[in-house]
Amino acid sequence: MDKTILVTGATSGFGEAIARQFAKANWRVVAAGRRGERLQRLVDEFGAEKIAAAAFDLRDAAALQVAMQEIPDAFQQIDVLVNNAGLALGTEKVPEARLENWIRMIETNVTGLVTLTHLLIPRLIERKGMIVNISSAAASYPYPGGNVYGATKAFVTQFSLNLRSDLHGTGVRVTSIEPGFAETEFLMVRLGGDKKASDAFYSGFKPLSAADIANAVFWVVNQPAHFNINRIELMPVSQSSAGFQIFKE
Ligand code: NDP
Ligand code: 8X3
Repeated sequence: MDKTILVTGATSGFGEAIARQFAKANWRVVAAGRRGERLQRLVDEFGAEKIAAAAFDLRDAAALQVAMQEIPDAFQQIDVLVNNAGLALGTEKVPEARLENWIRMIETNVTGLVTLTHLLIPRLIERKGMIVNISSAAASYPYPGGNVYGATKAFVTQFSLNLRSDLHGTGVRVTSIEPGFAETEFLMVRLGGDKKASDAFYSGFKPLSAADIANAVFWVVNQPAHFNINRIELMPVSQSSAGFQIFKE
């Protein structure tokens, strides 16, 4: 296999599972995230010829640029970019929500994602490559407390569709993956590190797993070059939409 994939958010959850699945299938993987020690563990496990670590904060455009320049030569020709890193912060409704959380979500889920994408577009066009954006079911379904998080994911979905339009004729494929509830560190981060509350939420039903999402990404990437999957929405069977609410005076 002579192909390279860059996965953001590879220190945990979906990104780690995606990095592992592609490394096992003999892809070269650039694994990105802030927690360098977790990235190093992947390098140690798979070997430096399979995985290269890129430790940077997506919100820091200068650090991002340096990290991309420092990727080892053998990993520079990126065929697939998986924009997976992201987060939700807080479950409060708008009147109680903290502005700094909103700004951090926008900086990570939107600004960081477009900055990295913009930087890698020339290489992806040269390689007739692919972009897989990890959006969310929250892009399409509003829920109480979803406010800015859902809006950042609506951006990711729409940006994916618009990338397809602008990349028309280049051969670059673009897919938006839109998961429902999956058990990772996501909810613990959202709840400020409260693992007990996160465990309680996931108990009593079977959420999606990081491996489920990695399988979906592996499937879309491995379709033939003429075949674009525009978007996939996926949920645990136990999850469905509950519809509208009425407030009565
Ligand atoms: P995790 O919290 O397990 O993983 C999030 C990853 O994002 C981590 O690797 C983290 O790495 C990285 N990350 C966060 N902030 C930054 C930053 N500023 N710079 C660089 N990397 C960052 O959650 P998931 O695996 O569940 O989430 C992956 C994606 O899936 C997210 O975009 C999320 O919104 C989306 N999603 C998740 C769902 C779920 O139910 N779990 C449902 C739908 C969508 P580090 O902290 O080391 O920087
Ligand atoms: C909910 C998905 O991303 O809001 O269906 O947890 S998310």
